[in-house]
Amino acid sequence: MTNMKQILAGTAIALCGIVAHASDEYFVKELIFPEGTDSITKVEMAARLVPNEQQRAWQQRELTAFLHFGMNTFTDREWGDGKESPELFNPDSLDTDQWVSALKDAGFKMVILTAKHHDGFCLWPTATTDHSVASSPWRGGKGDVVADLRKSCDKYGMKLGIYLSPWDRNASCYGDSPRYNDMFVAQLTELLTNYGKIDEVWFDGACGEGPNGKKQEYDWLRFRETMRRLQPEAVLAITGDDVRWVGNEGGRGRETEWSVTPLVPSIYSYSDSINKSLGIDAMSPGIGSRELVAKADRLYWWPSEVDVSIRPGWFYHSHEKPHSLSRLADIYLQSVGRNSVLLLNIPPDRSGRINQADVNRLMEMRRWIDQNFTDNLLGTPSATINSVVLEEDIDRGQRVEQFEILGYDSTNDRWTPLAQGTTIGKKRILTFPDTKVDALRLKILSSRSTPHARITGAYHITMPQETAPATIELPSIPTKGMKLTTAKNDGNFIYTIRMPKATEIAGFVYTPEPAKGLLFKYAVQSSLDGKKWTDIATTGEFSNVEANPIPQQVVFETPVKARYFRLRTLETIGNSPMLSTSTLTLLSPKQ
Ligand code: FUL
Repeated sequence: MTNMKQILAGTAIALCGIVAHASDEYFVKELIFPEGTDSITKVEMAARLVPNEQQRAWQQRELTAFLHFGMNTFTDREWGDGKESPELFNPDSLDTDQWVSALKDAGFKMVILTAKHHDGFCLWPTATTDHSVASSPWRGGKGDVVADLRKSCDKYGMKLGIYLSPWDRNASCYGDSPRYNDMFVAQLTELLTNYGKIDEVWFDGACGEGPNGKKQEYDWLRFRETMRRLQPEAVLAITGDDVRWVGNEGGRGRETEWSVTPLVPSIYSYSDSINKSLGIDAMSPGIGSRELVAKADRLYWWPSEVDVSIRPGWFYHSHEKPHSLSRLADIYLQSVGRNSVLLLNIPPDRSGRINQADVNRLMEMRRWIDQNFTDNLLGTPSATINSVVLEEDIDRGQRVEQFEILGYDSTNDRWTPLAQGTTIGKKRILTFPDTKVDALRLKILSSRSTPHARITGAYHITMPQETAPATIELPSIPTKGMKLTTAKNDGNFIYTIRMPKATEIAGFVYTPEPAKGLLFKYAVQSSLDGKKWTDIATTGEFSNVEANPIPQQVVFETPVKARYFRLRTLETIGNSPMLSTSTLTLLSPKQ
């Protein structure tokens, strides 16, 4: 019996159009094509674009924890409006040792804290604003969450990253561009000077200012220069040019995930015009094809980071629960297994601790990874497998465009295809039905230049069974006899639901259909007779619906008794979504 071994690449059989000369020249991080470069040469050069040192070190980490904690934790919101009183921030048992030790046990190598989210509340005692922990009752105004976390990271050997939201709904100078840029640089300077080594800086691209909002022109290059000067080993993520947002908040890398892309990072003033001319943005399904490379005049090594929360929201809400192990296992396979780093958010709760339910789920996830990906069956004489792990030597670029895995069965002396794929990159995990194999072969079907890829593991994995949903569900009110009418007023839509009889309503769910446009801000009212209306909420906001279009559940402070329910759209994203009783569901109080 043959040892199960891999019969390696090198069998590149479709190096279509690649120039004959092999060059040893590599381009680090960025590549501008000389004028007149033809498309064949461009593809060949794209194959020799490689990460810089910081990017390489970042990519090895695989798992980073995101910590969304701040004012929203205490107001039960996802985006604060900046008008919250610092008095509200008062965790009674904040314990960063508990955060970091749990995350360390779960296998994370770095944590990134929301030092300031869009509401502008700073978790460190900044000199730039009073809107910070220094004005809160927590530890008599003497607390500093960033300093606590730094200490815990040192204690447990964890790296630290900082999320600093450029969008600031509290700063009065926001929109007065030079003044706010100075303030932002001052905040960044404090964070990158006073808290030891910072390994990742996260500048969120989100800005929900509507048509009447303030328009801030960010000085991205100055922000980047500040960061490079103060923390030269850190990577700059999202609007930064070291690490790219994967394009969704659902935990999915692309099947075809290129780290080499003509997509221009938004720190560059020309990003909009170039990206528009190429017809791509961060959310596009494909951002690295040969066709795009051929059209481009510059390329970036800009690898993908998959940010997703362990719960439906980014901040802790008591009505939500952590996702099932099965969902987390899928997320792992579709992020780490698709040439990405997984940035998994675990939001501390109001007490200032990571909730035990999340700690338990993280440990289940750790055990699942260990149980399934420790026992490497490569090298055993014969085995039943259902998963292989592939790696490309990214120090020689990302090259493979299409491949196939074949398994050899000595009983009938036959090679059969087990799985196919497109890109490999740093790591690619493939799954397929259980198959007994005695040898494995990686066949490269298409590559941009000589491929340097190999199978590094073969496993028999068990996917967890789906369990409970991630929200505490309120029953929906049956739609039988319900009538929804639509009217238009001042450019806004008014949806009125009439029920067959007066009914207790505990809240409602809006299920987004992104292709039809998104509801962003709304007002809701109720009535018993359809004439006299009572406000339930005059302005509600589905804060993060564009990046994360999951069902949006709104639970009223107290249930209302009504025969009529009315929702008025105040602001939409894209077209006005046309709601129906299947996308606007009324909830009944829990029985
Ligand atoms: C988004 C933000 O708007 C969310 O609130 C969250 O912080 C997520 C990581 O990024 O753009």
